[in-house]
Amino acid sequence: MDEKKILFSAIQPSGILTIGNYLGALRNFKKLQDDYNGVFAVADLHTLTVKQDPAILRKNTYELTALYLACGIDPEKSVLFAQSHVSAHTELAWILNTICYPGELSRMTQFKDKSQKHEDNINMGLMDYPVLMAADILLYQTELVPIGADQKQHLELARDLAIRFNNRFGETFKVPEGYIGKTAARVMSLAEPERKMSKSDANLNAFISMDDDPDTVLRKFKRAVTDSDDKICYSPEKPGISNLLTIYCAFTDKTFEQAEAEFAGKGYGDFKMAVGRAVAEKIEPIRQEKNRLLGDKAYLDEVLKNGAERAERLAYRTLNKVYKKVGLVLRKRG
Ligand code: ATP
Ligand code: LTN
Repeated sequence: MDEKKILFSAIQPSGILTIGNYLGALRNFKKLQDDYNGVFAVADLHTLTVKQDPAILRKNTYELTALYLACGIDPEKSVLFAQSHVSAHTELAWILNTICYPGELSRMTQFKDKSQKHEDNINMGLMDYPVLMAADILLYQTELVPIGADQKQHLELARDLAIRFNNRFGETFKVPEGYIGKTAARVMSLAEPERKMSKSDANLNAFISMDDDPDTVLRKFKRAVTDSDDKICYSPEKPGISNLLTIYCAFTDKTFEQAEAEFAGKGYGDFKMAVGRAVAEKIEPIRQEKNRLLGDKAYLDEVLKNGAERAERLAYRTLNKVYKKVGLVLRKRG
C-alpha cells in the first residue's frame, strides 16, 4: 500500500442494510476511499453476539460483500474482507481484554440497549463487542474511522485502549479519529422518529431497506409518521418531518433551506412522495447491481480471498509488534 493514511470501517452482516446504514456509513466509505487507503470489513464475528441462523448469516455475509461493491467500494483500491478470515482480530482482542475493565463495557449504551432487547441471551460477547471493535481498528494503524453517530462511544474506547497500551508498553498503536458525517449521521425510524432506524426492527415499515423496490419505498414513505401541523420545516419539535427532510436532502444533495423553499405551501402527501421518489431513484441501481453480483459467488469469494490476504499482511505486522511488547516469545517459522 502507498503512503496514504489508513481508513478502517466495518458493518455487521446482521440483516439487509437500511438507508440509515447507507447514509451514516457506506456512502462515506466511497467518498473517502480515494484519499485514504481504505480497509473495509464484513464484521461477521460481531454478528454472533446476537442469535443468528447459520444459513442466514452466511447469506447475509455475501449480501453485504455485494452491497459494498455495488455502493462503489473498489476492491483494487481498497481492501475488502471478512473479519473472521483474519484471525489477528480475535488475537488482538484477547490482548486488549487484559487492559480493559468490565465497568468500561457494562456502561456502554449499545450493551445496555441490546441486553434489554435480547434478555434471554446476554452473553460475554455482547459485552466484549467494543473490545473486538477496538482490535479491528487498531490492527491497521488506522487514522480515520467513518461511523454513524451511534458508534461514537465505541470509538472512544478504541482510542482509550490505544493510549493505555502505548503508555504501558511504549508507542505501538496510532490513536484513531472518528469521522461522523455532518448530515444523516443518525437516521431515525419512520414509525417512531425518536428512535434510530435499525435493520433489526420488528416493524418492517419503520425502515427502508437497501433491498426495497421502488413501490415498497414509496408505500413505506406514504405511511411514515409526520407531525401535527402541516408546515414542512426542520425543527427539533418536529422529529418526523425533520427526519424526512434529512433523508431527502442527503439523497438529493440539497440544503434544508432549498428543500423548505421547494415544499413551501405543499402538503405532507406531496412531500412524502417526493422523498420516496428521491430515495428510490438512488437505491434502485444499487439494488440491481448488488443482485447481479450475488449471482456470481465465485467472484465474491475471490474478492474476499484477496482482501483477506492483503488485510492479513497488514494486521500481523501490528500483532507481532504487540506480542513482542507484552513479552510473548514469537513463534519461529521455517
Ligand atoms: P443492528 O440493527 O443489527 O444493531 P446496526 O444497523 O445498528 O445493526 P451496523 O450494521 O453494525 O449496526 O452499522 C453499520 C454502520 O451504520 C455503523 O457505522 C453505524 O453507526 C451506522 N448506522 C446504523 N444505523 C444508523 C442510522 N440509523 N443512521 C445513521 N447511521 C447508522
Ligand atoms: N460495531 C460497528 C461495526 C463495526 C465497526 C468496527 C465499525 C465492527 N467493527 C470497526 C467501525 C470500526 C457497528 O456499526 N455496529
